[in-house]
Amino acid sequence: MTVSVHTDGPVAFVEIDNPPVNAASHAVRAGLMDALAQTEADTAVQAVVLLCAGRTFVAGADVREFGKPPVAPLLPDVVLALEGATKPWIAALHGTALGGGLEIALGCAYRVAVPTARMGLPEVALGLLPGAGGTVRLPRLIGAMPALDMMASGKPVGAARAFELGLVDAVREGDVRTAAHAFALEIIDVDMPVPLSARDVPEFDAGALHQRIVAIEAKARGQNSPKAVCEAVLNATRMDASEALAAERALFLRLKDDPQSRALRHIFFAERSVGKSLPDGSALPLEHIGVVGGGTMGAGIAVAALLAGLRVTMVERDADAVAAGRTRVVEVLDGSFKRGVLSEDGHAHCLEAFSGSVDYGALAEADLVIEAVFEDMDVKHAVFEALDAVVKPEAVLATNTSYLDVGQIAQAVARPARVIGLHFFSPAHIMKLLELVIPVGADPDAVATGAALGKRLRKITVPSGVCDGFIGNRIMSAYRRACEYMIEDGALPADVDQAMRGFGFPMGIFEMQDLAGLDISWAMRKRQSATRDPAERYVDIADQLCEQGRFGRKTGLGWYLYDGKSAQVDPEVTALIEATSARKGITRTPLSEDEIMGRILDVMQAEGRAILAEGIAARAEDIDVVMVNGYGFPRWRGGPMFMTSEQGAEI
Ligand code: T1G
Ligand code: NAD
Repeated sequence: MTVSVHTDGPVAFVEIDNPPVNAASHAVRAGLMDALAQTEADTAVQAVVLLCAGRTFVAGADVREFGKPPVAPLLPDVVLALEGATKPWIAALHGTALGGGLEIALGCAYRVAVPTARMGLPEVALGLLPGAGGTVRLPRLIGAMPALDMMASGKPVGAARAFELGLVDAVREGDVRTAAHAFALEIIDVDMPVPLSARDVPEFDAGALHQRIVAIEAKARGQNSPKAVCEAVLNATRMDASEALAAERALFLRLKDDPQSRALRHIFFAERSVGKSLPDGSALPLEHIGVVGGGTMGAGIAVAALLAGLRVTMVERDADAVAAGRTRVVEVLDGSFKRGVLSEDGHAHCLEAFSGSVDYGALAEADLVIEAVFEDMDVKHAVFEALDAVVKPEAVLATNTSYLDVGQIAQAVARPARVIGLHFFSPAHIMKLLELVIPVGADPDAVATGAALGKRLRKITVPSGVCDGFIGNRIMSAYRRACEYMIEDGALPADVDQAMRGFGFPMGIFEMQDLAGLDISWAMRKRQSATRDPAERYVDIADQLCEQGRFGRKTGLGWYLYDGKSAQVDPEVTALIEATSARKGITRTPLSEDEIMGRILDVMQAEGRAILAEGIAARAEDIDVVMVNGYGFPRWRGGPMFMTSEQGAEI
């Protein structure tokens, strides 16, 4: 039964049971209408507790229904009906009451939360806005500004903050059913509160609200939903509820059909379904992780594992390197603690769970070991040979290599099937993307263990086959080459970067290279020079910059000139580019932003199709997940492969 009703004296309990997150599907909506009719008709009932089975109160409308024609009763109508109940409904909040779930709670007379409950209106992250009255009722309950902030950011608030805002009437310890039952008995003889849609928006500073709206719209860049949220909040402050609800509905329907929302819903589900294509294997227990190499990545990986409650042993070359690695780990943990991301106990526990050594024997009990040593095949082979001699037979060995052949690295151990690639992204304790690189012949249990580690670290783990650069770096190398062709043909770095920023990237490819350091890809190009196809066009502008020691931000000079934080166009680089074009007999012709972005997308999509054809990626949406979560591809455009499917749609 999706929605059940049972009574206990004067209190009726309406329970929703729609796993996994009690999404407000058609069955839930119809069940609520039936429960409302039943409790209204039952004269013994004086109050109604609305609660959910499982791990959370309603976590939103059922997003899977959005692609289909809406079926009555629609959620806005259900909320309106609940608001018109003659008996007080108490929403009993646990887990994450989000979107339509919180809107259902706003239709109730009261809201009671347990301390761990979180609630929010994240629709903006799906390219939508709250479409069941949230933009009208929330400002009337907590004020225009806090409501705008919640809906434009999409960020949930915890129970304590919700109580401060007036979003919930009480925060009660213990079981949510018991707490709400007790609350119901307390209010049974109290006059019902005025329904939210019958209230006015509390006094607010119109100037401050306008300034906040200007800031939100500026930050939204090309995204439509934050702007729609601003419009809806202004409507809520200027219209009566019924007019504002009608305006909200119109905005919601417009956004629902907007390609940006289709893109965001595509990514939402793609991120949750990655890894469904993995071979059947059983993951080994994970309690103790080894990390070899305590540099940028090794330290980040160690912190990610510590934060997930794992024990971590770091092995480095010598005592000084161990100390340096430990310092990097402690600094990141201290930072997390200072920012309130990590509790004092959690901080202490992480420090206790971490150890460093120069002795590979310290990894004898590790369940899985990740190496993050220099990007050099010989060094990695030596590390894997050393590991093979000490780790337990069932331990999984993983490499964090960016480009090297994982299958070739695996040849360094007696049983290569135990070796996988776990390609983290810097900073490893923050970036959610993880490429799980699966060499041919890898043991399915080793692969499943790698996937289990990704889940434990709350990463988005995308399986990839073995090729140069796996999925993300391979596509980035392809469009980096295309961008270098363009600057040799007539564009300048600033033109390309502007075009990418205008498309929605946080920064362009040349700004990004200056940030990461030009020397990294220079080393890779030098390594590949022996095997490079002489027939393939090669642009040596970046090599020229590196030969001049222009490695980017860290040297104050790269593609741009850096005086402090900002990047300036450097006439010397422009001259070098123009001289290179001349040397190659190229007549430079400028390119428009659309032409630049058109070429970049064409190359991304062509490389994506090749990656699919070669079986490196299992699904086109996996490529989108990688590009959105690891390479700054704007989420509200869905990814390069999604754009192929939407070809021609202006998004
Ligand atoms: N609809 C349908 N399925 C959903 C869903 C939803 N809203 N939310 C989650 N799922 C599925 C998900 O696909 C996965 O399925 C499983 O639940 C577990 O999810 C009118 C229009 C709730 C914080 O945006 O943020 O309400 O892979 O892996 O990490 O105004 O899911 O197991 O088959 O993410 O514990 C607004 C979206 C909708 C919340 C749980 N609500 N969900 O996180 O599990 S629009 C949201 C989440 C709306 C109204 C508007 C998270 C979570 P499967 P999971 P989790
Ligand atoms: P780094 O130079 O910061 O750290 C490498 C560490 O390995 C050093 O601390 C060094 O002392 C240690 N080391 C070298 N040989 C060792 C040995 N035999 N035993 C133990 N420790 C040894 O490098 P990094 O940026 O952390 O990169 C490490 C690996 O991760 C490389 O393969 C790199 O391609 C890959 N990677 C890097 C990034 C990135 O953005 N930096 C992203 C993904 C993957």
